[in-house]
Parts: sequence; structure tokens; C-alpha cells
Amino acid sequence: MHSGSGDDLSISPGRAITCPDSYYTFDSQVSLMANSAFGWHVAGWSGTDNDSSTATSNSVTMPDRDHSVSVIYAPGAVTRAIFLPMISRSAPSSPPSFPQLANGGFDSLVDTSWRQSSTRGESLIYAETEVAGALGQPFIAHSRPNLAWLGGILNEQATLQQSVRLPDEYPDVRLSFWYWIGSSEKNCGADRAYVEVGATQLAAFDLCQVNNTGGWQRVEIGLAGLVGSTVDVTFRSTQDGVEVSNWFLDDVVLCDGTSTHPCE
Ligand SMILES: [Ca+2]
Ligand SMILES: [Ca+2]
Repeated sequence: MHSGSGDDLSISPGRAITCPDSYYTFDSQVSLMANSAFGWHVAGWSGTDNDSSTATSNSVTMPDRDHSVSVIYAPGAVTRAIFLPMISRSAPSSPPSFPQLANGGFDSLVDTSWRQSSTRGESLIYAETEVAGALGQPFIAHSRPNLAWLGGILNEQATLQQSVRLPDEYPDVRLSFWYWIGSSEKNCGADRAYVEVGATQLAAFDLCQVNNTGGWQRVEIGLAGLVGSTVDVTFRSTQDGVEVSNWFLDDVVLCDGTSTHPCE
């Protein structure tokens, strides 16, 4: 028996061993199989051991009397959970971000981004007020309030250094920085300053009276030949034993001249 669209139930066994077809002994269990038409499903049963089942198989335990069972077919496909294995693959990698130097304006006094060394044991990052006090004259950082100060003491070698990766994706990257030379040295070549990126010396300065800048000057150097590697950006000064020279630095940035990464 059935209602809706589908086959009559298959009943197994068809009868008890010693009985005619469709006769069963009391309390024996008979298996039932339903088969709905295409687009229909089992919505329930009647007369079975589990009438609320929506499975296509069921059973009935024979009572001690004539008994009928039926399946209820209802239109609509069965909602099936379909297992889709997750296929994972590496997400496409986003391009690296534009390289940046940390604390390029030296305005964070407590700084671990720059590695500082001085053969005279000097700190290299100062507040402008400290510089003004040491020089005995007004002094203003290019970006206030702090700056880097190399030299200013005889017989010193000072190095300010920071590592940065220069991704291939930015071949137009440049190094820009502001400097101020204030030197009492008459002999050009005695006190010097260098800018190095990796093993490449990009700029050198004679710190001497005729090269005194009297203010902040900016330098911009292309780094195209150095992309694709991690490099040390190094500012270095050497002082001889007479006539002190100062090399002040501020606002060291990596840039490409666009509005997103301006050089000034
Ligand atoms: Ca600054
Ligand atoms: Ca000197």
C-alpha cells in the first residue's frame, strides 16, 4: 500500500515459512522497502514500527491480527546533505608593502629601530633642545623635536644603521634624508660622512668649514640597483683629532616621489 507517487512497498519476507503469501507469525519482524517516484520522497509511514521515519526502509512487528502498512509519498525531492570536500590551496599572495624605515624622523627617543654605535660611547639621537644646549645656540630639528647627531666630538666613528627589505615590486624606491653640516674643520677630507645601502656607498661628504650648509639640505638617491634584497641603510661619520665637525640628520625616508610615498 502507498499514497502519493511511487511503488508499492516491497515486503520481506513475503510470508512466514509455513504460511501462505502475506501471512506471518505473531511478533515476527517484517522488513519494508519504499521506492518513491522521481521528484517524490518518503514523508512518513503508517502501521509500522516507526511511522515518523522518512527513510526508504522500515519494519513492522506483526500484531496478533490482520494488519496493514503503508508509506506516504510526498512531492518534492528529499533534502540531502551533500558533502563537498574542501579543496584548499594557497591564497594568492598580496604584493609586499612599500618599504619603510622605522623612526626615520628620530622623534621616538626610545628607539630600537636604529642600531647606534659610537667609538666614544655617544648616543646618536637627541632632542633639539639638547643639541641647542650643547652648541650654545638655537637649533631646530627638521621634524621636531628630535634628530640624529653624528660627530660633535673628536676622534669618533659613529654609525647609525637600520635593516630594510627592498622588494622587487618597487624599483623606483629612493632614499631621501635631510642633513646639516656644521664644522670647524679647515681641512676638507679630515672629517667625513658616508651614506651606504648594503655594501654600496651612495654618498660621501667632507665635513669642513667650506661645506657648512647653514641649514637643512635634502638628498635623494635612487636605489633601483639594490631592490630584491634586505639591506642595511647606514649613516656613518669619522672625526679626526682636531677641529670638531657635526653631521645632523633628520627625516630619513624611503620614497618613490608619488603622493603615497612622497620624498619630501
Ligand atoms: Ca625629527
Ligand atoms: Ca676634525
